[in-house]
Amino acid sequence: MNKSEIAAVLTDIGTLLELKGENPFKIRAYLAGARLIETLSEEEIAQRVGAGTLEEVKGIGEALAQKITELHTTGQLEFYTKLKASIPAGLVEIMSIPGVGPKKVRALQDKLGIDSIAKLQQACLDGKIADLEGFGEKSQEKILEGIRNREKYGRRHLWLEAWQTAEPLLAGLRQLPQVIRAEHAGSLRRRMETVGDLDFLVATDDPKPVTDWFVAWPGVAEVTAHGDTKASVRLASGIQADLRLVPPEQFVFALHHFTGSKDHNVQMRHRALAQGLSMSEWGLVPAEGEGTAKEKAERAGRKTDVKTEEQLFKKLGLRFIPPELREGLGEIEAAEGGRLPELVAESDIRGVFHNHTTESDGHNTLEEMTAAAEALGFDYLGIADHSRSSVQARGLTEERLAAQVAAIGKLNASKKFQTHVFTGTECDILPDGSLDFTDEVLARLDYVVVSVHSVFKQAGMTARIIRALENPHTTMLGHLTGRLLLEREGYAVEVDKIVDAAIANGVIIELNANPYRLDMDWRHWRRAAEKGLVCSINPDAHRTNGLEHFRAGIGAARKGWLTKENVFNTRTLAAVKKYFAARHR
Ligand code: DGT
Ligand code: CA
Ligand code: CA
Ligand code: ZN
Repeated sequence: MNKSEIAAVLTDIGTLLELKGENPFKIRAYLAGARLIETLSEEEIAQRVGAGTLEEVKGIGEALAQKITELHTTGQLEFYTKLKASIPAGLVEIMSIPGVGPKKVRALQDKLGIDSIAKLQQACLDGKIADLEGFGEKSQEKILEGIRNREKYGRRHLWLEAWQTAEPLLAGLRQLPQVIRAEHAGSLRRRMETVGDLDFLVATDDPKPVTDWFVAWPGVAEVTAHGDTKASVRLASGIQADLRLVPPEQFVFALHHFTGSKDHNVQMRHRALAQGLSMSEWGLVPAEGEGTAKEKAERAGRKTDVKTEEQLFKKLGLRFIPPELREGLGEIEAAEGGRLPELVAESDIRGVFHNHTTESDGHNTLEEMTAAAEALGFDYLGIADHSRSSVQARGLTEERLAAQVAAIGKLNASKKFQTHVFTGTECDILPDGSLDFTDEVLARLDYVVVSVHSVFKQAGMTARIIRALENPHTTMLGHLTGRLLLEREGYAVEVDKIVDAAIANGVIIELNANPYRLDMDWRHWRRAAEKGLVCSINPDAHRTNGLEHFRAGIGAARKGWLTKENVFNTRTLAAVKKYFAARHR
């Protein structure tokens, strides 16, 4: 385990101990240990684990040293496994509701005997939570809302988590000798921001061993269907997965069909019919004549000359439509007229903006973040720690910001890394739309991201944001709606007005690549980019591996029809420097 993973386990232990009502000193020791381990370098941790000298670090006692060593060397911790098992699952689940931490869970259990979400919901509906000391009417309402959201979103999964679940399964399928081709389909392939279930498609002449392997996969919690050409399972992570097996000559038709979307499929079938063809998961056959589409396709059988999706689209007079665009939103017309965009790709990205360090609420230092950016091959890295009003995120004061700017200058001058670091801030948009730093402070930075972090339910949010865009020092707008996918809705904003104001003021809008955010939403990007809005795909990384999230942002950008030209951080280092320099004239 690396140090961030170790720190996450230590933090979790602290939370679980608090849930059990353990000694506060013990709890604090774990939480402090988590913070401490983040401040050490990976090399130092490895060296101290090897030499058994962790205890020499101030704040790490014997018990903590032993646990860190076990985690570092084995990736597991028996103490942690047992601790987790000793706590009722319902209590841990309750903590997933926003605003309900371990202290509150304990109070709920002690005073009302609540040990499940269902009981908590009932208590809220009975008005019992409002009367509880430390809760009140408002927090009762908030808990109820959290439970409702959980139900609403519980059946879907973040794209990145679905992807991480699907990848090893797909790789496993591809290794089976009976499998000729295997792909994932459905919303995962279309890179929807959330995914209902996983869809796998396999070409094989011998399906039985493949379905047998699939239902016996170690991650399977329950088998819901197990037939000759189809199997469905529920995985331990809660996600459903469908596997369909087809003969090789049918694969490309089935792949297209099960990639969807439904709307896209309906439009495609319509188009096929207009050409006298019947299109289905079985094949592309004449609409006229004897028998069902399936029977006709089986008769046509191995004679089909359509072997790839490119050829399938070509048969219908279309250019290949990337899966991300298959939402029935005009992609077929564009493919017909040769007006499909050349979509931005991962390899186009030359650097990333809007990243945090340990100066505010990040988990890695400036140097660690820069090293990680260099390892990803980035030419530049933009730092943007929080500003002073974000107290919870340890926002920087003017003095600390000045010190960070100096440190970045020194780091760049040292030429220690190939990656150039830009100075910036994620500056709070205050309730009246003014910014959290003075113009003089902002003018000293390479770039300024402005974001809303407080007072979400305010009327006039649109005007508040537009005022911030009108500040001449604003470079980019961060996470437009503040939404957290599957957790909370964004604040109410009039997107069109904000897009227009951004364009009018020469402000870039970010596509926040954090898998929970992914806003501005892809559904707005096509029109906005046509009007001239520039996008920056910003990972909003709070740790080194968060930089990789730019990949999730690429998926959303592609769904928004964005090209390389639309995306700011595909520009060269020289071009970005020039752009930032021009801001200050
Ligand atoms: P999800 O799983 O809710 O995130 O969304 P999808 O798009 O993966 O939907 P899913 O898993 O129900 O089905 C996969 C694809 O199969 C879907 O995108 C299109 C195709 N499909 C499934 N059912 C139908 C249908 O009744 N009509 C049409 N035209 N296509 C369907
Ligand atoms: Ca699906
Ligand atoms: Ca499905
Ligand atoms: Zn933020």
